[in-house]
Amino acid sequence: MTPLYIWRGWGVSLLFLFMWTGIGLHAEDGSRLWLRCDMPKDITLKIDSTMPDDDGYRISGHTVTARTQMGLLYGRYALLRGEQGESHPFFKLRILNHWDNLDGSIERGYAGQSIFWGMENDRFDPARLRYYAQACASVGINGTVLNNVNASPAILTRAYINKVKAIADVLRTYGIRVYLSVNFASPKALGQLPTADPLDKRVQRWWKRKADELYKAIPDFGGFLVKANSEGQPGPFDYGRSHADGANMLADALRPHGGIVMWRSFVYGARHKGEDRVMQAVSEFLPCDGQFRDNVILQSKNGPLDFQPREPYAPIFDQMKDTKQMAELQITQEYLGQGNHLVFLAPMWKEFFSYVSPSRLVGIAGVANVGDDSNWCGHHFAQANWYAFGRLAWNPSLTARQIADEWLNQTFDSIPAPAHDNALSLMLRSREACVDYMMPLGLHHIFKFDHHYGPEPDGFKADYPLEWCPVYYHQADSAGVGFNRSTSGTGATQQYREPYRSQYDHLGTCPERYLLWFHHVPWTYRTLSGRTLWEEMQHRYQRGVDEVADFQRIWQQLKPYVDEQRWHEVEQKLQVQLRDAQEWQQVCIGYFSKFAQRSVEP
Ligand code: GCV
Repeated sequence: MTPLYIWRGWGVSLLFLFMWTGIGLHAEDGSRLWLRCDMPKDITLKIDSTMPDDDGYRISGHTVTARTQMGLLYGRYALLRGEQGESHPFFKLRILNHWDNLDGSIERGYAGQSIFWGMENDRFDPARLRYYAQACASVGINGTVLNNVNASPAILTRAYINKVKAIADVLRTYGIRVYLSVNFASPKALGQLPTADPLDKRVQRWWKRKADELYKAIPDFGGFLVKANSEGQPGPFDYGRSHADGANMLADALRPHGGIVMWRSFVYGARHKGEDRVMQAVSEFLPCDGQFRDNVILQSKNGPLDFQPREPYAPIFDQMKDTKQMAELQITQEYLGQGNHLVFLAPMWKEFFSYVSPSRLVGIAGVANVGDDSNWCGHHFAQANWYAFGRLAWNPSLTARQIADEWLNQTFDSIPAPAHDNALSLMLRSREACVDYMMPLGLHHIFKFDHHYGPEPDGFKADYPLEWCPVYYHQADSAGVGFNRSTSGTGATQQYREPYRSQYDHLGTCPERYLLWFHHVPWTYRTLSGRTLWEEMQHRYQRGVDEVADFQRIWQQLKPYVDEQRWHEVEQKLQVQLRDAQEWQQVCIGYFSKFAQRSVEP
């Protein structure tokens, strides 16, 4: 064990010493994360109770000073990545959301099975769990929701609460609180009450008792995440009650213990059926603004649709002025090539923060991409997105470049400059490339049905809601392409604050990145490049494909500096990515050309 010099040792517990020893270990199966073990030999740790009241740290040389033990741990990891100076967490809530089912499968997971649930004899692997916790702690993640938002009521049974306790006991050591997704109908679904009506006293008592039971087992339990009246999940509407009625009832049960409710705004097709899908969250939640308890936080996806490669920000962040809010980002790449495409997401999340000031938010959640695959995230570079989520949750003003640079330095540490700069450039260009080869110019949701991998612009299924069909989103015809959400269309632009409301509403001022999101645009429309819309669309699909080919070239050059296994695995994935990009180009250009070539002058 590396010696540690602890100043004023009374502030540092034995438990904490144990934590130190765990840092930098690689999992037994040889899997590798960014965690490093080349710690300086003469670290000094100091507790300073005069520092701001959070888990921040100050680093000077090899001395780490913090107010709390967690601050010392975070500072220690920061020192490993070469930081100096003082740093404090921006968001208090920095939470991963695992969409893990109790049978071990993961909804939208592309890295194997759950690390929490579904193992033989129902026992998780403690070594892997500790390694996960270290990785989270190394970037300051301090909470985790252990189960899918499409929640099984069984999670609240005694047997599962015992399992949650066992997991919480491991994660606590690394400053990670556990939270659970709950099924709103649990009291009824578990056969304990005839109703789940939030205004029914029996239901309220049931949830209070359940909260007491949870906190008895897990005194630092964080609270509930709820998907209600969304995609078939039960909720307060089932009893004629509002979102506020539902969320407040749970909040009252958790309040005596200090717990919170994260209530999701991802809703469509329930109350406002038929309305433009991207408008429904605001329509449904605005009437509740100001009605939520102060331990309720509204959790909304960054865009108003569903984690597309590019969306404008969700206007609910503008509209809910008297409600605490947090943003939900998707680390797992449901719509971005899943486990196969190298897409670094920090530029996308920075784009979101350029519209929604982090100061409007009390926390940030990231839908995790972690599974039991030996490389943890399905693609070696997908780890960078887990890392980036944590780093931005700690400090949203970091640039995507800084984060990619840090991650590369720690994960592919034998790549010398200038090869390192090429790797950096590959990561930083990867998201825009994905937008180009999948859905340039504001096109959206033209994925294959249900699994969301690959293009299906002609997708239409009469048996399903229209909002699940690609043709609803691109609206291509001989007059043009795109969804008219301006005031002459659905009026979704009116949900935005100025200057975006006016900017998005007019074709001439709408940024090209959102053109077809907000407007139905003639094929012959002149874009900023001077090309017609149709030419520009073809140009961008080609540019996306060319970028991936260039990523392959860069990766070939990096071969001497990367171990054989990881180099080979990434190379294989890049081949798949190129084939996929070409498929997107061929299918989409082929499909849209049928309309563009018949185009009529407006
Ligand atoms: C967990 C999309 C995804 C679903 C996901 C849902 C949500 O519809 O495809 O898998 O369900 O969003 O965020 O609740």
